[in-house]
Amino acid sequence: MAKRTFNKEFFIRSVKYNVRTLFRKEIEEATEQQIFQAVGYAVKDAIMDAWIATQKEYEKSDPKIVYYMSMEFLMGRALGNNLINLTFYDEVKEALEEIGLDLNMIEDQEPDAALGNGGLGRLAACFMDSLATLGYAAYGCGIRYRYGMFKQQIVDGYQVEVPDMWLKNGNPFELRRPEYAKTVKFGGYVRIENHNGKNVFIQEGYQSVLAVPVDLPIVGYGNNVINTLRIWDAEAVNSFELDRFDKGEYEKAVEQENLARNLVEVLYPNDNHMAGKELRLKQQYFFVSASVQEAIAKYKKNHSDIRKFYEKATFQLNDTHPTVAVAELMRILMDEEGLEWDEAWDVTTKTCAYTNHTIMAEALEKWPIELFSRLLPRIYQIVEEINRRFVIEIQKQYPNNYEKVKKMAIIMDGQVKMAHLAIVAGYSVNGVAKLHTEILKKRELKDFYEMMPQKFNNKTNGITQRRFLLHGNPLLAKWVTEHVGDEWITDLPRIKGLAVYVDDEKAQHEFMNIKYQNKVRLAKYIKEHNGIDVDPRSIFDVQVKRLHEYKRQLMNILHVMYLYNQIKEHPEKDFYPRTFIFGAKAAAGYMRAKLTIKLINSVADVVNNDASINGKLKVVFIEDYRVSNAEWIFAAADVSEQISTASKEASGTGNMKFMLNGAVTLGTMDGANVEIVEEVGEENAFIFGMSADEVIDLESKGGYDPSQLFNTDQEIRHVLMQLINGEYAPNDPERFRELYNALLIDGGYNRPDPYFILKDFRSYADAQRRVEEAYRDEKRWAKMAMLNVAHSGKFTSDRTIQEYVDDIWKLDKVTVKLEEEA
Ligand code: B1N
Repeated sequence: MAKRTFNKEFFIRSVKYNVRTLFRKEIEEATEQQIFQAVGYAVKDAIMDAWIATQKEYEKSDPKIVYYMSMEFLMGRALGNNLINLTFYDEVKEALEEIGLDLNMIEDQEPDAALGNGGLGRLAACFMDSLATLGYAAYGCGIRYRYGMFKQQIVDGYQVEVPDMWLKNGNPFELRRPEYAKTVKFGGYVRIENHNGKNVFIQEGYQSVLAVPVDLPIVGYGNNVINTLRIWDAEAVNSFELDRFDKGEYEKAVEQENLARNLVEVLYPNDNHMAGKELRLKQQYFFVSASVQEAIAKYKKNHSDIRKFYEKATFQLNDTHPTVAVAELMRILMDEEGLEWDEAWDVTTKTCAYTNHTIMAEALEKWPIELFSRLLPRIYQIVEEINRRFVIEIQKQYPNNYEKVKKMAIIMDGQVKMAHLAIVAGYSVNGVAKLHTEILKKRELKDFYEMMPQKFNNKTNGITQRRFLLHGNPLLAKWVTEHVGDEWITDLPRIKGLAVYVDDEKAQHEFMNIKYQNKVRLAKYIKEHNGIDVDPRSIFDVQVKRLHEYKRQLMNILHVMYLYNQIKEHPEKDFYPRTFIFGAKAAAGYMRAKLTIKLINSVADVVNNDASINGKLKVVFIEDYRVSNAEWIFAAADVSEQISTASKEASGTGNMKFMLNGAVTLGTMDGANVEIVEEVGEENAFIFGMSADEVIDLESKGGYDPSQLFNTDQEIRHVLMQLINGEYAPNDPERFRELYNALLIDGGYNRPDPYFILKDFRSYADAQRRVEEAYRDEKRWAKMAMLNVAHSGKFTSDRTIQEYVDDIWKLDKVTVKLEEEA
């Protein structure tokens, strides 16, 4: 991989200059935050030449562009990652040391760009990294939320949400581009005029808002390619000119100011859940309209035939959230570019492609017609017409089958069904892991699959090894490079070369020693942030992900309660010390999830302070789990908890990050776990629980009756009783009643234990017992962990992106050459 030359003197001068011009200070007087800003600007400077060169190259060679449209981009910190991908990291670290600065300290000053909830948003970020590294022309299209994912504080064991003011010190990497601003219109009504026999649609009485693009550079690894993440900010169209307004205009101006302010104020903090708020639909149309307008304007700069738009552009819809893009593209093609319906439909259905990320019913986007048509009157007309034509298609293919129409129509029962719109208008529909795609084809989207099988395909998710190994785990990265060379950085399957070392005792020793050092690093973090002492020699058993009932953090903590009971009852029994580590944010309004956090912390309080168990068991809840601390957590994990109810986790991507860092999966046959086991072998993972087919089967029978388990299994009953006898809430024995009820009486969907926690409990506990047994055998464990690293090659997002390119997007590869300054 070509390494760009790094000019140390120039860089140091640039940092010093920035401190002076930004803050009127010398380095010695600057605060840590000011130094981060100065270094950030120096790095942006170093990116600029390649960013310009990349855009020039795109203009010259005119490659097809993918617009990755997503409500979420969970980027995390940029500084370290940019340096890694510029291949300057070590050089900059050294240069800064020379002037007495510590790069790690500086990196720590940067707030995470948390413009996403969880896996879906982080996937978008990994995809941006891979697109640039592979040399494909791509724009990420999203929203510049003023407040990203909330900061989580734990107060008295409860989650408290604190606003994330990530922009308060400014963002040195962003570039505001008002010259490319677009106008987006909401509300009003549509007047139809007849111009020479042709209907012309005119939206009137609307409110408009100005969409201003803010660009962030996406640095490809060592290839001079800098792509753009374009996030839209909102501004009022007219700024106040008070004396020029009469009363009506004044009120309108105030409304427009408010609209602009509210629109991009905050990210909705729901993962796998649709809240159905009007402002959310506004956010969706806002960034989609601006992005589609921009894509068309860009195309028209050097192409005259809009009918061939799809040859140079494709829109990937990250779940249904940006699906109004379908109708917005139709609107622009017809109302502004003058195409007829059929011509516009031809372009649209060759441009848009849809990724499904979940089968959770509560996440499906359905908008009430009343709201949708009031907010987006012209868009609604177009969706109605798409629906009318599609229903005719259904009836043609399935005559006299009204059931089909009811199940498949885009508009039905007073709602607009966004997934149906995305499938009908998309040329590709993909799931995010093999099992998930099969479930889509066989069950959730069966009718659509039968009608249009050629659209359906799988793209198993992936992650970027640049952030999650090279940056997050420098010790292991270095060791891997020493053994297999450094090609794994852009060709992860090369990491398979490690397989020849798994029985080599020296290699095992080095590998386990690196894991140990990473555990020490995390233990220090935990001590600083939680005040808890954990023993790095204990098994680090980790579950970090959004808190959701289907992910079954509750099963994990119930098992901890069960182990604690065992240790108390049989103190003589040999028990290998274990540290259970949790990290999770709960959606602010998700009460059962928040109560689970309180339970974890309550169990932690009791267990961690019980001297009688000799520190055999520790429970840690890491506050504010996010991309930046995730990098450390993956590096330090021995056991990767991937324990969702089978069929519910579409893919999971944390599972892949753990594997890459040498943790062994303890999981169900769900999502991408299935493919992880396929790669590493069942003997190198701990698999338990019901299969997806068994779960779906039992669900269709209305669930099961857990009271039998409760009555026959004394140990399970003991744990459940501890939820209501004050064991972990002496002052308020009723505190966890809700969790008890969910498991035994009604947990939603009108049935007890809808996520089969108790049903899978014994099988889980047994798998945990096997984990302990395996860990006691040091060599066996080292080999298992190393084999996990060695077989992680499939799970790079570089592979995923190449599959999207080959099967869906058909992009052209681009190379960028720099005229290096002397
Ligand atoms: O998308 C990830 C998958 O790896 C996970 O399994 C999946 O749960 C996640 C509505 C979602 N699916 N759906 C969402 C997020 C926000 C929202 O408002 C739904 N997130 C996923 C990447 O494929």
